[in-house]
Amino acid sequence: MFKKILVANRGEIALRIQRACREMGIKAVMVYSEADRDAKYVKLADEAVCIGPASSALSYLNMPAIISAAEVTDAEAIHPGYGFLSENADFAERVWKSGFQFIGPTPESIRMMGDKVSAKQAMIKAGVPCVPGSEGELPDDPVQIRRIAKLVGYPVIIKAAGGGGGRGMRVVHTEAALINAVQMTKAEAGAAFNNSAVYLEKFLLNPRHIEIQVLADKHRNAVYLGERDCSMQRRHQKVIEEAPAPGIARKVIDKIGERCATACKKMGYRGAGTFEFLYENGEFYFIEMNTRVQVEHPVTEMVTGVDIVKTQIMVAAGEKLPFTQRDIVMRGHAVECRVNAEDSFKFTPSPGRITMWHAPGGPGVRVDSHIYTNYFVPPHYDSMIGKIIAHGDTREQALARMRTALLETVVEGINTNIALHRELMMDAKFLAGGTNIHYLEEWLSLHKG
Ligand code: MV4
Repeated sequence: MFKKILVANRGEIALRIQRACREMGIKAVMVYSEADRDAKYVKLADEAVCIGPASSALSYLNMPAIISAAEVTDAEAIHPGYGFLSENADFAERVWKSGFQFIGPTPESIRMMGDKVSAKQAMIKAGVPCVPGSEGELPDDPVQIRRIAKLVGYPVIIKAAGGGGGRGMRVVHTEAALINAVQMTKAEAGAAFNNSAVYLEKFLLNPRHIEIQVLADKHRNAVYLGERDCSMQRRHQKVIEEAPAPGIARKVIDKIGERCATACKKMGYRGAGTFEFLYENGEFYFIEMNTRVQVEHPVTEMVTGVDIVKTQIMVAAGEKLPFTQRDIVMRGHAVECRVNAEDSFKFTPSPGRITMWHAPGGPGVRVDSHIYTNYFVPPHYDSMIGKIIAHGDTREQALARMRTALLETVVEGINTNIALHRELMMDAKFLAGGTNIHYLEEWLSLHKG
């Protein structure tokens, strides 16, 4: 096992990885920007290295600074967390070439999944069901494009191969609008991702966002850890996640989960991964694969008892997965509320000093956050300041525990979205379960518009 790992991230996930290292008896080197100098996980670190000024481009995205920090501290491996460099294949490659282990998949896997066209082709080949559409990149010939769209049926969506997470997409309702939309998307994609390739899919009107968590080792073992329902989102930012997905039969999940695990084995995938699906009318359609640990991994940890971050480290060190598929049993229900430093209903960011923080607790309540009383939320980064996770034997119990947790939570000095969460935890349609990806935006325009 590694003796020392460098954590190339900040905030709650940096603390989460530090905790996993401590539990495993591994020293954690924390890197930080000048804006994160006072973070508690930096102060309490075994070692900490400043990698640059506040600006992400000059610190958490600064590859030479991070690799140098690993060199001077004699770390053996680098954990990239989520965001920043976590899905940058070039970074993973530079980490390997500098003689360190990258805690994640190979650069080839990251590159394949980063290109949404090659990702989809890999999934088709591996037997994972995809949204019907162009098989591969759209050709240039307008006649061919129209033929493909007509075959798929309107409405269609044009997506950039280099996009993902909601960037570089355009919905097309009529043939009259098709060619112009393709050209516009190609031009934007060329500018934004340096890759003008686009593909076409049938546009699903009211899907849910269901994702499957996988873990794989270097010995072609792979397991799925059930699903998460991440449909409660606004502008492609998830707000609430839960596991399992309400109203989807276990045998239906098992079937798609098996496909995902088999795909990992076929692709030689290793590390943690997430297969993102749209779910509509009882069918799963693959859209993207994430090759990193995700923000919402705790809900899966709560229902499976598997420590995903610890397992990432074990498999990166070459160990076999310490469990097989049969060992994975889902127990109860878990829900996560992302706590953001922002106005609850206007969503304007609210960085600044937290004058009072009181964390919730009690049975089944988990708080993943790096904040504390007197912590200054820097304005330079994502507004998420932590996550409250509640587990229970049933969905009702998990939600009741979350409601209590949200009532106990005190954050003073800045605005947070906790008031939004308190309202959503009492919303009849959310309580019934199974709301789709448009629900929150519709709810906001109806109740807060
Ligand atoms: C779609 C779709 C409907 N049909 N693809 C948005 C983010 C990116 N990961 C894929 N996205 C979508 N792809 C087809 N064929 C609707 C979305 C979508 C969405 C997906 C997941 C979660 C939230 C979303 C919000 C708006 C649109």
